[in-house]
Amino acid sequence: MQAATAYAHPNIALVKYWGKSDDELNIPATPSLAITLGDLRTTSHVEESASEVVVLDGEVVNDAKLERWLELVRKQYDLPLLHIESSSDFPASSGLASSASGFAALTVAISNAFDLGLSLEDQCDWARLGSGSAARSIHGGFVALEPEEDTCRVSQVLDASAWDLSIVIAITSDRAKTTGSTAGMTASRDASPFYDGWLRATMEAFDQCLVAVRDKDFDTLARIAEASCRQMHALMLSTEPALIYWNAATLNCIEAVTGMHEDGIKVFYTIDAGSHLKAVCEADAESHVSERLSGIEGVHSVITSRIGGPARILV
Ligand code: 2P0
Repeated sequence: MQAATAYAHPNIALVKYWGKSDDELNIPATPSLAITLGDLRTTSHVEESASEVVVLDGEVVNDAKLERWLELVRKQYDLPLLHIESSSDFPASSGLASSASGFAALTVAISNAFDLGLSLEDQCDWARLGSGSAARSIHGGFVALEPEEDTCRVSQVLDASAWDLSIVIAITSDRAKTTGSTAGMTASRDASPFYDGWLRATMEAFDQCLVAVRDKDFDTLARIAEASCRQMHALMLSTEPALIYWNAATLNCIEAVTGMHEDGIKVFYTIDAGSHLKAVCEADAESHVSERLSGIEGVHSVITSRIGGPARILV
């Protein structure tokens, strides 16, 4: 029986990806730069089966995105019918990017189980075809994703051990987000007057962010990352109809992180397509930031993570 299990960590972008230049090939319109959440993981097991079954977090599902991806893979490789079981140890569909770690883990598991012989570059390509941000979860550490003509270049800017940062995630809702990222990106491209400005600002931010990460310059990274986050949410808010992902607790957390930063603590915030706030801080500030965010009205719980490594095969 051909089978394999692999895991991958989710990642969060400091310069955000929101908009595609090619929907078919799933090419982002701008480069992005992310950090890997080493204490969170998605594990994916694949084996050949008499019928195709997909189990996500314990439930049998019909996942259109996954089915389309498997169709693409089968155009190039001879794959049997599969039993796929994938589970994450963090809340799914809430802006914590389970599709990133999910497609990364699945790509590595399938490549291994069926001896596809995918290079690291090929793994990034296949993961990206499932979900743009998934390409960033293949490498681990600090990862850049840059669109090229009909593909993307994915590279590790720093490895996981190079810079001791911590991520404190304030969980501010237990509900799934209302608009998924793929649909939201299309809506912003088609129905926001700010889209072109967003693309221009993001290209500039990416170049500056690359330098800040290479230099491990926390204050510059903080400024660029918070600006990219606010600009992405400004784009979302300016989309017609509006995409509003924040709730009252998100705003309370922004205020708290800004206050801590003003008090000299090395911390900044970023927020994805969901209401949770992610505070990125120097590792020695983790317990203070975590305690402070735990006490904010509307915060259900707090998850902490250090920077993690690449997607890996388990068995
Ligand atoms: C990011 N997000 O850079 C941004 C910030 C969400 C907000 O990448 O359509 O699920 O599958 O390529 O990868 C989420 O986008 O979208 C995402 P698709 P994906 O992390």
